[in-house]
Amino acid sequence: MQVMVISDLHLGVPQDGSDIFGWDAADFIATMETVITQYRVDTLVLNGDIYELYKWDFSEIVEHNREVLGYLYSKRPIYIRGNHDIFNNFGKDHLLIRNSAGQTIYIEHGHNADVLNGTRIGRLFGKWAYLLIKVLCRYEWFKKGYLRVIAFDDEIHRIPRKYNSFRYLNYALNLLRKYDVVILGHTHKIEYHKTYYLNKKKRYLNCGSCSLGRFQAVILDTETLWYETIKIR
Ligand SMILES: [Mn+2]
Repeated sequence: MQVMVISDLHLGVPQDGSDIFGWDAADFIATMETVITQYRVDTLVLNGDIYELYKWDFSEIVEHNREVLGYLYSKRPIYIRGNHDIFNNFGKDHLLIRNSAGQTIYIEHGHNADVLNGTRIGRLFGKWAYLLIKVLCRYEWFKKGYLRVIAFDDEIHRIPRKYNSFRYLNYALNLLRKYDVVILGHTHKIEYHKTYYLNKKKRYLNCGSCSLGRFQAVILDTETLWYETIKIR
């Protein structure tokens, strides 16, 4: 399988002529097509935060991004939920692929590392906290308050506000005890690391972000574990 992983498009509704995504729909689609053809991609993984649901409703986002979403869904993608997707009812928590040699590829958005560095109790806590937030966000007053607390800087469309890639690298290293390849998103920083654990080759990749007019992606051959990170603009 030739997999392409992208994340963090943060599709929303343009305000004053600009949005977080920062792409002309036709340009983005053309770029995707070029990469997909060049690398013979057969499986597209959307690794979370495709929708900016912290700021807009799902229907508003769909209405303003018909072209891009229509294109992405025509590829029959595998959808993994991100933290900005917590109000979504579709998608997976993570994706686990096992190739014919028994090697494992683990893909998740990465926000689990936000709570207590993704320890078991942290994951459980985070899961329940998100669930509680999701339920409470049915109340408009709570949603407003919550979004104010987690608010990012609107003026410059900066998501996330702070970058601390070490936290996610650490989280990925722990996962690599168990899996051969770990792919995260969430940090908006493209990364590729190779290391060894008990004589086994391990790889951590971060697919970066396709927002602010950038194009970043991870391509992985799930059989050979050959990979490439792509950064256009
Ligand atoms: Mn995220």
